[in-house]
Amino acid sequence: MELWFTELQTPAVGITCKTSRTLIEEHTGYQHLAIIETEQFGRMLVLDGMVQTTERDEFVYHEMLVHVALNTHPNPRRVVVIGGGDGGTIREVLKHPSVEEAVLAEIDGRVVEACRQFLPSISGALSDPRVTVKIGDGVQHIREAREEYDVVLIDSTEPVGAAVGLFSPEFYADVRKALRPGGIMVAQTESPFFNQDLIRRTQAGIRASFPVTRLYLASVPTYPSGLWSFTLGSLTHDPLQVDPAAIKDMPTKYYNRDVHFGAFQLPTFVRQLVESADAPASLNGSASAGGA
Ligand code: AG3
Repeated sequence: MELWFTELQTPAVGITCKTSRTLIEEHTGYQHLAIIETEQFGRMLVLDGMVQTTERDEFVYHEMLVHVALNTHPNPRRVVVIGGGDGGTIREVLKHPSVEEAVLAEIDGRVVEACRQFLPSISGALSDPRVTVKIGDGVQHIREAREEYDVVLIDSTEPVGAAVGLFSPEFYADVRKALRPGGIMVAQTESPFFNQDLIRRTQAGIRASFPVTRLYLASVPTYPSGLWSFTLGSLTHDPLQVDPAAIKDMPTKYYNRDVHFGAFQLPTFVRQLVESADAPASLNGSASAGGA
């Protein structure tokens, strides 16, 4: 018997993978959690029916969420990851020798436990002595932090349920206060094909708190539309002004010196989307239709 898993990425589009077994499936109290074995992508973490990460393509998202900011900051020592219970983002953070402490603030302890058990290649770094795992609300963790972090990485699920607060202007203002001088944040900001309103809102929200705000792209096969965006907010340093020679060679599979700069080169429709976020909310529709 063949078993297939489908995520409906929109009401009219789905991604479907042939599966060979289910390793864990439960309701955690926060969400429905499953880790399944797929033929094409290896093991896959699914939360509330949405693909979060897979063994085969996780490197794209995790490397791109981390290395752009950590190579833009001249000396990142304390880093916090909000969400990211699978540990992939922490693994990439620890590739930077300047990092002394990496904090994981994940609301759902069952995600961390399940990934430790079934996704060791992703979660393994969580046992590193530089890592502090805090099971609790990331919004509250950031609200209570004052000039504590050099980099804040927001490795959230879609903006539903527990993650809604991680996409608000108030949260970005709190992130700014949680950062030390020269600090940088990056948030995963979804698909420029399927989540245009969210991209406009997060652009505007991050710009309201950060003098340098830049969107960049990466290709993630298992995420909706395959084209994914990240938005970087920085108090001082501009990722495009980094000296290329200062970007060290690292053990990565997607990120490299050229991708660091190239990821900010936006296709015209994405550029227009970002520019349209300047307009007041009521004008957004016409601004994007008219080409900004
Ligand atoms: N967080 C972003 C996943 C969003 C995917 N959306 C979807 N499948 N509809 C990934 C967390 C990985 N550490």
